[in-house]
Amino acid sequence: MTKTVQLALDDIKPFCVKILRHHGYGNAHADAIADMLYTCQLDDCQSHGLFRLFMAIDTISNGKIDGNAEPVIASSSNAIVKADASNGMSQLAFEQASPELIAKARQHGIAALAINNCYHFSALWPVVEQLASLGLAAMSMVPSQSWVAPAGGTRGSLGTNPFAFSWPRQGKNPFTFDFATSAFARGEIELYRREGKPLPEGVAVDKDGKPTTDPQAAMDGAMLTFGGYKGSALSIMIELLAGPLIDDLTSLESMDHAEGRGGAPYHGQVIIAFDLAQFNGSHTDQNDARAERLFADIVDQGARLPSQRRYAARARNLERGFVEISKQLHDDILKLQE
Ligand code: NDP
Ligand code: PYC
Repeated sequence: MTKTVQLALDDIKPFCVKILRHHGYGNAHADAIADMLYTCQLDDCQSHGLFRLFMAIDTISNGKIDGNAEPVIASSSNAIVKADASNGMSQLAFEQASPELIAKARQHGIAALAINNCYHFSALWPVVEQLASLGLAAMSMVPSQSWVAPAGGTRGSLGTNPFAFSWPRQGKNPFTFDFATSAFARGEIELYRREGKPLPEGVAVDKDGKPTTDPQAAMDGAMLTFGGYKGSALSIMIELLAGPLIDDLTSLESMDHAEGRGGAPYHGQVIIAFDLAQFNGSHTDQNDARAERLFADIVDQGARLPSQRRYAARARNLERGFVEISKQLHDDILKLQE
């Protein structure tokens, strides 16, 4: 059985901030990154919780990122908000640009935030869920690096390209999903490799294009999209909407930009927010009831809504006041203090 360590919730952010500061992130970035790591770990999101401290530290240790980068938010008269992360991590740019996105969504009914020139290591659900908690529906997408073969191909052209969506519900946690368009997120494969576990079939091919369940061979070869050609097409859409549409890099270009150095991928992020009342003619109660009937029909037959596991983990961890991570992960994180 995996040995675990309990971390008190109150200790997590200061612990992360200390490590991030130690490695050269300024206060503003360290705080924003630590908030993201805490939010993910609170929900037992293992592949993008505290584990991602390594990616954040690798990014700055490789001399790639400006730990004090100041985002620049451009003003516009239309429904598009442009935030230049100025080669910093994405979190601070979102934090600073989101009030403008929210205001524009309320004004126009729909608005989009394009974050450019950012390093990105994180889950997307915290961003869309934050908007849903304010009553907006939201979606977000990012490319990553070209680790993933298109359906029918054998070499990486696409990123792991996550897509997240959140829908506000009255008096309840939002309906949220967030997943990589690859069969497995890269972070998940890294966790399998750390634990010495084989992958399920259908996740990756090795460098000769043969199916593999070996995590290292998968990382050296190519990952596969979920759902065959359907996931592949969605992944291409994400490349386009979070790349050329917003004047930023595709996963292929992000791979070139990395020049073989590790750390977080460099690219853009798109976030679209919808004001429900402006779409539904202010028939809000009637349309909330429609959505709730759908959710109830799903749950009544024994299926579960996405994020149900996460919300249950959050409630449990808040109640007991700590999260549990593997001792191995904890030991490795402690080494980051040296
Ligand atoms: P998962 O496969 O773990 O989960 C995907 C979603 O599906 C979650 O919302 C999950 O809810 C839901 N879900 C899982 N099982 C079921 C089920 N049986 N019924 C209904 N819903 C279910 O996600 P991934 O491993 O693909 O991605 C993990 C994270 O990695 C994401 O947050 C993503 O943003 C991040 N990522 C980031 C990248 C980046 O470049 N920044 C790249 C790729 C991924 P629940 O959580 O409740 O289980
Ligand atoms: O898990 O695929 C992934 C990933 C890429 C960048 C951050 N996470």
